[in-house]
Amino acid sequence: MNEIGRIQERLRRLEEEALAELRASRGAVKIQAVRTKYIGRKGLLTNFLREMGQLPVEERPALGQLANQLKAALEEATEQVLEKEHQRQRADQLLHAGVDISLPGRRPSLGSTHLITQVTEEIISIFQRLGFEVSEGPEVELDYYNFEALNFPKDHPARDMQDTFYFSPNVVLRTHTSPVQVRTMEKRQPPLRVIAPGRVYRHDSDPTHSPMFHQVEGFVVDHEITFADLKGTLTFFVHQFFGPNVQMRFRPSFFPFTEPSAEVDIQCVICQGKGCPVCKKSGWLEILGSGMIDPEVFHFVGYDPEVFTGFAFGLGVERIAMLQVGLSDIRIFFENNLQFLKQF
Ligand code: 2NL
Repeated sequence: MNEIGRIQERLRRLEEEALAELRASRGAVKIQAVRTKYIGRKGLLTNFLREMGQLPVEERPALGQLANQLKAALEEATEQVLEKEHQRQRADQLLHAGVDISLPGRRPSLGSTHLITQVTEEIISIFQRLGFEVSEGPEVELDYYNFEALNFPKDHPARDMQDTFYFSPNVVLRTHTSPVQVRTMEKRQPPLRVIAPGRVYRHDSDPTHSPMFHQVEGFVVDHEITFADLKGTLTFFVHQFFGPNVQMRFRPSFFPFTEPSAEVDIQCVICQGKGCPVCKKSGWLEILGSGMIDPEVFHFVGYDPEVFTGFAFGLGVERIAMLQVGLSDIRIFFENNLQFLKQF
């Protein structure tokens, strides 16, 4: 081997030694010391580079390049070893603090939509297919939108403090989503086809009443909307939601904001109409209220009842969900019991 070959050989050995020493070192101070020993200002490799002047001119470029490569490799190796050392120290600290980073991670469990959300979305999608748009509004509402504009007389029992949550004489937690519809009519002109889903609040708490529950209300206003439109729309909804063979009936009723008014019953889904405790032996279940919008409501929002007519309806989401899956206590929806929620 010639002189040059021997120098190359020596440089390579120097690198191997340096790498081995770096990897065997523990602690940042030790690691830095090894670095200094080889590539510091008076390091072995640095000295070699400095003394290259004594080599024949034609050999200098190749050997210089090799030495510089080795220097760069050692710099990089130092960084890596320091980083490893840092991680090891951090892991040690955590272990002392009682954290074992070698344990497998906890997989985050995926949630799913609440049954009430699922039923609400199913109802919404049926009405969307009939051209209804979805609208939302505030849950803290003015007495004006919750009662006054909906033609509730001043002494109506629903306005009682025993039934409605009051913030002040003029501000309540909405007791239905109808205020959304009033606000919509106030802002816009017919034709309108809107459904308003959302939370509502009433001072009521027992197996079939929760102080907070969910409603979907809807309304249509246009020229020449009739009770036939109401019947057709609600029949379509019932057949889509409960099945095409479910019997239904319209029964006269009363609401302050509709005239005439009708409640819709379906054949009991528990006993198929034979009579059971759920339908109180009648064979029928009440599922929604509806009616032709009262001309008084149109006066409040500035529509001429001689020009426009409309119908409206409202249903309780919990009640429908309870009938659909066979539940007798509404409170189960709000207990956040995962064994219950995971079934749907
Ligand atoms: C029920 C009954 C109903 C309405 C809601 C309504 C809204 C406006 C005007 C007229 Cl802006 N009516 N909504 C009409 C009839 C019945 O709900 O039993 N809900 C659970």
